[in-house]
Amino acid sequence: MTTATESPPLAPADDADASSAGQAESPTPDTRRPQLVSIILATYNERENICHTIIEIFKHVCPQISDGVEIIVVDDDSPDETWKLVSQLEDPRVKLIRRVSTRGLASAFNRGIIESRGDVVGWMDADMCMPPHLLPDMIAKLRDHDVVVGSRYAAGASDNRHWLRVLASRCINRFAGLVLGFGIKDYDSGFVVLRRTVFDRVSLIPTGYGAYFMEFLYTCRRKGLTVHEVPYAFTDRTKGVSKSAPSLWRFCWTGAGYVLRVLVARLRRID
Ligand SMILES: Nc1nc2c(ncn2[C@@H]2O[C@H](COP(=O)(O)OP(=O)(O)OP(=O)(O)O)[C@@H](O)[C@H]2O)c(=O)[nH]1
Ligand SMILES: [Mg+2]
Repeated sequence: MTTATESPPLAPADDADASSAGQAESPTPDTRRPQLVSIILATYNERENICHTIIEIFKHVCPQISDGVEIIVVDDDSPDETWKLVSQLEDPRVKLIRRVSTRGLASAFNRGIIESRGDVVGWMDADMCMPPHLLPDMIAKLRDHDVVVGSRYAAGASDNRHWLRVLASRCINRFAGLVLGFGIKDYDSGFVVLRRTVFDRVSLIPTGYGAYFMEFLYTCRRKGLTVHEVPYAFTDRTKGVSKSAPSLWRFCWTGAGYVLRVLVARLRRID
């Protein structure tokens, strides 16, 4: 694997900001253009969505980036053989990591980050609930921000899932906002792009499900990095099965885990 030796440039953004989350200090502007963007997709039983997701990412992001885009798929040996579909693409821009005997969302994204080479790194779900067409705008906004988050709750956004999912998600985000602060509206978004240099300051803690993201954003802000939210319309998945809410019991269990992780994040000391 090759490694980026230098922090290459990021592209200018010329459109208006949507929501900057409680920024205390000015970010360092970076008017250079990114050379390579790495997008990480964690997958478990996503054979109905993975190819469409990959095609849409290349379609929207490639025209913007000089050297291109790499997509890193981290699949936990899906029983539906998502990994096989990805390998059959035989696209050199797509790197497949098939983890056997390991499960976990946070650890999958962390593995993707370790394998990535881009000066911009991002990750998102591979179920077409998050719109790949938003990526170019998010990447452009890295001129002015360290971390740019696709947000379901910033002004102008919408969450079009079942009302119970929306209610639970809003409650968790309101709780996280109260406990962790910094004005971030979508603390558990999981749809993000960031400058690689962020990893010089902040490491993702690779345990658990989606709650890792709240901790990650919170640590970014505590270390003085800037986080900007870009609104989008979040849709329910139309294909495949949800891993976070396959049953009411699992749904509640996941929610309890989020609450605990917010409290742990608040109490954790940082270096
Ligand atoms: N590698 C890996 N990926 C996972 C795992 N669990 C979920 N994923 C992927 O993580 C993403 C989010 O999972 P979802 O099932 O969509 O969970 P969710 O977004 O909370 O639930 P929905 O709202 O129903 O979409 C999807 O791309 C999944 O395939 C896992 O254990 N390992
Ligand atoms: Mg999803």
